[in-house]
Amino acid sequence: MKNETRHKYRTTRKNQQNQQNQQNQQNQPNILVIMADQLRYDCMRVHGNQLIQTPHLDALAAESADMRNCFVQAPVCVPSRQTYFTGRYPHSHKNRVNYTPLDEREILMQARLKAAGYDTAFVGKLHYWPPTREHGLKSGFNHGRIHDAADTDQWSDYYCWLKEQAPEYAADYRACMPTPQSNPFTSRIPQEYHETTWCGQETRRMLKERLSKDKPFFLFSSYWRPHSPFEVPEPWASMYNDADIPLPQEETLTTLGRLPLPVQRLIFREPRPAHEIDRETLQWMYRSYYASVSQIDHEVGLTLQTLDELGLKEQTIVVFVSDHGDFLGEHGIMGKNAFYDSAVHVPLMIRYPGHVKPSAYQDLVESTDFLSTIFDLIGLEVPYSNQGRSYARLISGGRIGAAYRERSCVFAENIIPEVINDAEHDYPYIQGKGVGGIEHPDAKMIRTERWKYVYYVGYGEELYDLENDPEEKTNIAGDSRFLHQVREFRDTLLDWLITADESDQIAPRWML
Ligand SMILES: [Ca+2]
Repeated sequence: MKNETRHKYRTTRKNQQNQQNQQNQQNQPNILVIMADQLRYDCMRVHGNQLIQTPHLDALAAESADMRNCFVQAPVCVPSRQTYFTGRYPHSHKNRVNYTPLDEREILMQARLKAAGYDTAFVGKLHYWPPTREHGLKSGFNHGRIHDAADTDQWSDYYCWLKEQAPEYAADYRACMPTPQSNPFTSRIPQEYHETTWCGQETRRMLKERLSKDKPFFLFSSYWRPHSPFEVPEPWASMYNDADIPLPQEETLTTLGRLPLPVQRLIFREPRPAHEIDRETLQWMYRSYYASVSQIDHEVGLTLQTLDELGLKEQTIVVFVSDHGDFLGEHGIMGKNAFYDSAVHVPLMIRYPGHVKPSAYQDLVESTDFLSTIFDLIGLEVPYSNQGRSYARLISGGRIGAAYRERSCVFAENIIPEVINDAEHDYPYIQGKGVGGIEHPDAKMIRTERWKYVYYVGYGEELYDLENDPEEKTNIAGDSRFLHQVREFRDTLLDWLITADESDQIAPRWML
């Protein structure tokens, strides 16, 4: 194509897009995305957990598209979060491990919404590197209040607020107090000065402030909980004192020795591996985790109430989601970083009154699909770089968005064991030697409704029959009866790796 024609095409496209954006801005809905950190799918009452108390999240689920089979593309914070906000797989956006900066060529959701006329703001955890408010603003937010789980002024507006409001607690961040006969993880910082309370309050303050603007808003409300360590303030700390929460099966060196070597390295990097935690302490960890979820539930309830009181419920898309789950001792692991369902299966609810049809949807969806689904719902063009599939048409009862293509499987990928720097149990990346002695630590997962397949470069495979083995305890990858499944999944993995970076092999810009 001649340069002149190409320029004319681009100019016309840009003008059309600007006109479209101006029209959309007149009636575009607000977007409130609430993210919890390390919240498992099964830790909500509405998802079948009869011990946990989550009345506000359950009520939200009843009004939402409750996506019952949403899987993240990496079982760890930064890669997973960037997938939500770019609509791209970790191997494409290149943010593969925590504490690494995002490739500057990647454009995040907030920047795209800002360009489309949205007023953009965040509260809480972003987990960018470095995790400062300024970095958040540079990424496309107009306003922000940072709290990246640190007691430093630079990384936490919460900590600055705590020192100002209650200097007597400034030294108590993450500290617990002795509580005989009760929760040993009871926070020294009382509820009114706790980080979860701060995040809820700041979210509601932002909501009220945004009302003075004549633009639609995008507000990212990001809680740093129920992430470990497990300290939690009263009255939540003692809420589950009498609960007898079922604990995972105890692991031994023999059972852990059957896991793929990269996963063993992950487990034994800890100074005190999860299988060594005594059962009473583990029970209190579970109670505290549940308490932390109930505390977030309370704050989400207050936030949704504020939205209602401000008269914004009908014109605001509300999303509740988690960046990944937590094993809580399953498979001998605390935290995340491996592909078992407790880490990759997350809650995801989307409420948009009158537009999204409330229901429990069983379709397999990925977090790559999140950006295109939201953009479809608000009538914004989905960026070409997006690798997900919008399911707006599915959840809107066929009224909104592009044609829905259901998924037969979802993918995830991760560096196993995790790269950690500047800690006592350090696993740095060493060129030529990999991570923790694992030369090629990048592993890939495929999950269908029935099966889970994981490929570790040089360290074998895992295959689980989720129908007969939902806890993923028996690896049948080496069983000759399942050879055809293993072959099929290897092919699927290869197809995915070849096609993921080109959502359409014939790029639209070539079809002129
Ligand atoms: Ca996280």
